[in-house]
Amino acid sequence: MKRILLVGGVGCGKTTLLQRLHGDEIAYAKTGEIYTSGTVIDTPGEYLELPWFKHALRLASFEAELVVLLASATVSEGRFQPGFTTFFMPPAIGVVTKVDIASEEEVKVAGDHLRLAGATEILEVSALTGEGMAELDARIY
Ligand SMILES: Nc1nc2c(ncn2[C@@H]2O[C@H](COP(=O)(O)OP(=O)(O)O)[C@@H](O)[C@H]2O)c(=O)[nH]1
Ligand SMILES: [Mg+2]
Repeated sequence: MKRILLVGGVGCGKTTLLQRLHGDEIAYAKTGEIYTSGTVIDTPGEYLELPWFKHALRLASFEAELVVLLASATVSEGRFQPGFTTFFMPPAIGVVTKVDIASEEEVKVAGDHLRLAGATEILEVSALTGEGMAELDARIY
């Protein structure tokens, strides 16, 4: 599996996605710092939301082959500034999360936020039901 960096707002589903990718039991755990589990680098959502922490994400991206920007389909506001992917060295893809509890329209809006951030490729997943996970697994293999 490629070494990936997960980036997204607080509660968008980064840690749950990591658990799903590893086939671990899904259990809520607050992320307090950047850490690596296998080939996945997980980050706290606060690092995206607090401007002085953003550089920690950029530094972490030097260790990754692919940046995965996550946007929850249940959140209607964008969490990324336009062109945010240019901030990172490796290429970036977008993943819309929580499609199991969102409408088609909400999934589309979240995808549009990711496209505005610079992601040219968008996948739609649910870490809870497993929907879309085969496509994501194949993309980061
Ligand atoms: N329905 C649903 N809930 C999810 C999904 N992914 C995460 N969650 C829930 O969203 C909350 C925050 O998830 P978490 O992975 O900790 O978000 P993080 O802050 O981005 O790491 C938890 O209560 C998860 O159970 C999903 O695909 N579907
Ligand atoms: Mg987390």
